[in-house]
Amino acid sequence: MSVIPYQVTEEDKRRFQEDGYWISPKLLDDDTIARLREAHERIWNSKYDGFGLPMHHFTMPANPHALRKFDNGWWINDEVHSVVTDRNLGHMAAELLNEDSIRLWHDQVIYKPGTNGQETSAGNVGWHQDYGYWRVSSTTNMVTVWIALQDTDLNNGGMMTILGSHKWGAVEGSDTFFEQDMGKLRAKFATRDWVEEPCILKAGQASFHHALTFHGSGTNYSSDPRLSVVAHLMPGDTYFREVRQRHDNLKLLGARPQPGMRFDREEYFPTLYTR
Ligand SMILES: O=C(O)CCC(=O)C(=O)O
Repeated sequence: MSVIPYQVTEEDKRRFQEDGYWISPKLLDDDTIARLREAHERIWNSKYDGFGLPMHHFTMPANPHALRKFDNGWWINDEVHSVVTDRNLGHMAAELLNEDSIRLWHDQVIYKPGTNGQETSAGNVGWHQDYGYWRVSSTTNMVTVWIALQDTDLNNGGMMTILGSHKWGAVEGSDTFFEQDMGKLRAKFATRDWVEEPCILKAGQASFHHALTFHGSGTNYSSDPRLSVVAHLMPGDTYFREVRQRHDNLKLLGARPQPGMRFDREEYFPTLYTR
């Protein structure tokens, strides 16, 4: 199982640099998509591959419309492991970020239940910047690869990005993934041109968004869950920047992490690609 290779073009890079996101061609074949959909099933039923433990203990939310999210699925699922550490994914990220090597920062396995037309904000992902959570990272030059495991648009709760918002820098208080009042967040952050761009993806396509690009998502009105696997990727030489905010990845540097330490322990931050 692997990601279908694609050579990022100058035009793709220009789009990414200008818009803060880029939508890839289909990167997974149908068999891989089916296996990742099964991987979801296994993960939500606490069926784990290998002998490791999950990074966090996942408990099923009480609200059936709530978003389910699992960090570092690659630790306990072979299919997720294979995709989020794939060299071809790393190559595309290296091209878009203009970096020589790419490592995995962490992954996410995300399940947004369908509401069958019901109006609820329980599955919303609030407008946020990924770097709002990643301030311990020495660089903002990071990218999120959001891979759709079904055709995805606004009807089934697809993501939206704010065009060009990666040029706004790291905005204070942008760690708002879990806030679900999109209007309130828009009022807070829309101090500049706020253009919402839907990420419309066929199954197996991915959107690549810059760590500073504002994004979020609304209700999945369909009757099926919206499934995705997400890889957050960083340059190979990223290190711990001293800052008040904490991040779980600091634990992976040892008991007493020091600013300047690189996130380069291969067993936690695997290299996807080196030029
Ligand atoms: O799945 C979503 O709707 C949002 C996911 C997200 O915020 C991300 O992958 O960075």
